[in-house]
Amino acid sequence: MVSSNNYTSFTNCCDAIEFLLHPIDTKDYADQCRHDLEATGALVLKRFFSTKAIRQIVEQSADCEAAAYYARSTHNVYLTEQDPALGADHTFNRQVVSSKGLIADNQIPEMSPLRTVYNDERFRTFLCGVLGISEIHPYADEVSSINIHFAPEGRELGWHFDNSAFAVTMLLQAPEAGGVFEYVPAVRDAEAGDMAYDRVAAILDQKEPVRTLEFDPGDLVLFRGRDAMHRVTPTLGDVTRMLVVFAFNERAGICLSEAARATFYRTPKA
Ligand SMILES: O=C(O)CCC(=O)C(=O)O
Ligand SMILES: [Fe+2]
Repeated sequence: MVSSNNYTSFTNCCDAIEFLLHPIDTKDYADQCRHDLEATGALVLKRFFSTKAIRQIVEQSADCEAAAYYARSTHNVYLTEQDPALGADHTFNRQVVSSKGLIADNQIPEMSPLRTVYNDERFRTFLCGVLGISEIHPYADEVSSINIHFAPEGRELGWHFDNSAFAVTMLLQAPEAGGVFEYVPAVRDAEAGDMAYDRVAAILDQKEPVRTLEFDPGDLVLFRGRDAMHRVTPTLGDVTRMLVVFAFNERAGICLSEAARATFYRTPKA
């Protein structure tokens, strides 16, 4: 570790990850995590990141909050364009609100511990083991790989399915109340082209029970976001909910869909 500008430089992920609690190098540990993820649809690894790393990331991120882009539009749960042929009432076209803010990958400092962890081979190998995949790759665009989300009071992330098969997140700062992660695992099998219109409608109409996932700052969270429908409820109180998303793909060269970029990112006017 070296210090500069009052910040510690995390030169490898050993300084940012609590290895004693989470021996990610061992196959047994990855197998156990994989089993837990399969059993519940979501995995929470408590105190995965060191307090020191979290403190630094929160300080750096708070500086960025003013530069965040706040989504103002509505979107469907599939994060795609609407299909007028189906009609406005069709489940495919039903709109939900997302109003949270976001800092894109290309706005995150080069020296951030988030990059050290994201790029670390052992971390990536561990994720492959837990997810049962043989390859893991960053997004090919310049905005999607590491994102920091900001949800000040009243801001939320509406019901949706992710573009990528799995999501890896870490809460940086918990709100006083609200900002609850709600989900329903395995609503559909996206790989098989399943749209699950009936279940999606039932969830939107609050006719199907949903689960909540509890996690604290520094916990690593993994879930299968392309098949699990999920949302984050509006933040209550003065403290902004802050969360980092580490986004990966199983294949190289993937860019986030245009529709998702248009909804969540500051995109140049066409
Ligand atoms: O904020 C969260 O906990 C989840 C974020 C999420 O679902 C997403 O970025 O797609
Ligand atoms: Fe998501």
